[in-house]
Amino acid sequence: MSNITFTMIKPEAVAAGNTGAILNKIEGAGFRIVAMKKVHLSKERAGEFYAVHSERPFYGELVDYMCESPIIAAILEKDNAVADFRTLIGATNPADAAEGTIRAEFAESLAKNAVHGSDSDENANIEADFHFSAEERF
Ligand code: 3AN
Repeated sequence: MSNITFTMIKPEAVAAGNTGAILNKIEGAGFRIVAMKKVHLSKERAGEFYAVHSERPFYGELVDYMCESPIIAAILEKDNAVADFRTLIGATNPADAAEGTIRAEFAESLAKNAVHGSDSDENANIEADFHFSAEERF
């Protein structure tokens, strides 16, 4: 059981004014916000964050998209946080996302899929450390 995960509300969802509605679903599902900020990623920072995907054909598109406008980054706490958050957000492709999930409701497309959620405890900690210092967590 993990107790933290890392999320980003992605540029198109922030720009569309869906931040509040998405945070409402996250808190409604029992996640506690440990840290949160709005940030406009540079190309360099977005590239570093998604370095694990650097060999994939969509890497350039993904990096450009993630720095086109601000995102919300947050650390979330709950028992079994990583798995429960992946369930809450739904499948990567919103066409496959279960009804009621955040991606089913708010994602525009496979590339612009509204939210990020860590895929393992190890990556949750790496991603949380990438965006937040110890002093920014409460
Ligand atoms: P998830 O975000 O569900 O963990 P990953 O890690 O496979 O999915 O992909 C990371 C991000 O890359 C996705 N959230 C999405 O924005 C983008 N992405 C994934 N697959 C594609 C694809 N085939 N074409 C364009 N963008 C993609």
